[in-house]
Amino acid sequence: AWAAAVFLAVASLAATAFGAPAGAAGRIGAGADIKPGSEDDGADCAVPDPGALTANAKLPDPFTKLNGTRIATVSDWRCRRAEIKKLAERFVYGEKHTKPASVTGSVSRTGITVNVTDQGRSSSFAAKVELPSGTGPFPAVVVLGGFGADTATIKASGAAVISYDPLAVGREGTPRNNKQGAFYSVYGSQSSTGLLMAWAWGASRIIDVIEQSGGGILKADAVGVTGCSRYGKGAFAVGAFDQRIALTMPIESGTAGAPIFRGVPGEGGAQPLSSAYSEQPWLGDAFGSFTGNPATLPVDTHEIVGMVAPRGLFIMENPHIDWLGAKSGSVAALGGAEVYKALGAGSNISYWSDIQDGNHCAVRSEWKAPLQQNIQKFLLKTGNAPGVIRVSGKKAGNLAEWRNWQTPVLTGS
Ligand code: MCU
Repeated sequence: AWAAAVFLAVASLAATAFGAPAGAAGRIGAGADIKPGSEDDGADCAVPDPGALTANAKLPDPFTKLNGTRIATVSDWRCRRAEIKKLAERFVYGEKHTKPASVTGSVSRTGITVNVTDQGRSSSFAAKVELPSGTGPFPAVVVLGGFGADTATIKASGAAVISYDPLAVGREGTPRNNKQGAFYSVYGSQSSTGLLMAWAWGASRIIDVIEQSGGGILKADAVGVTGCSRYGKGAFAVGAFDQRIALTMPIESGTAGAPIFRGVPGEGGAQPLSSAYSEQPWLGDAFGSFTGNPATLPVDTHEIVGMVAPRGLFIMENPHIDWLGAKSGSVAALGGAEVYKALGAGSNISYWSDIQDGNHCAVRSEWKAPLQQNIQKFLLKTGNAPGVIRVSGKKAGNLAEWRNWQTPVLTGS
């Protein structure tokens, strides 16, 4: 009850704060440049039906394809990732939908507008822009929700802040059969897609508009994303499902965010899967079949982490509040880090839960330097990735307990 009260207080505070071409991501070694791909990188891959689901208490092997064979080369990852994406859409988040037939809008020094039309239906939303000092064009961080992100440090690091209200795209407080917001105005209030994926779709449409704007103010190939708590869940989904996002930074995301689904039931005090499923329609409707038996999910969040690889990823978690499932979060990071390693990009992922202040979504001194460094490396393209995994002893998961696969040495680049 205590945790719930704190969360509600932060959430209501938040409520008032709102008024390329397709191609494989390359092997990224230390110091190599990151080239963000296209949103739907891998859409050309043939993905077989997963068939009947079988229980597996361990984390699914990110490197074993649906046909049962393991990938052998770095370039094989592209279509394996497409399989994971399909599974994640079908069983966890719901369908994202590809870029709408028409996306128009504008980028100014103070705001972005987005107008979308698809399948004969239209909707619009807007976001606020704050530029850092200097002349630009600037990289930018899309900040979901109005709290928890260290926007002062983002701007001081040289990136613009795009304040995106996800609730305009996927509203909270609606029943699953009557979802509302810009996404659902286009794809229907009965859509089985959950809010997190709707939010991800909205962020992708913001990037579409930046791409089409000609790059005079903001750079479409240097966009990051962050958000805390429910918006950390959202930031994680945004980064996983759009390969144009160069840096993904979920904060204290809790269940339905980074933490492995399989770990949540056994992690004392973590928000139960059934609670996260029913509190808001964050996850897709299909996830309802798995809240009692995550072992039958053919995918888990370490593979969602893997979907972000080799792009920049900085997962921040809070071990002081049990509800946030930081132990399961650490296992997701460690498991996903194996994908980064296999791609030769081990230093592009960071995880940090070793923090002093237990307040949910506080702006923290410990995260300032790695935040700056990640922005420099992945958005300004200078310096080195922090590549730091700093797990609090309070909530340290053990990947070895969760896997029965080993990380392959992939050939090629
Ligand atoms: C951590 O994210 C959520 C959590 O899943 C909810 O149970 C709680 O009500 O709110 C958190 C949050 O978004 O706080 C701002």
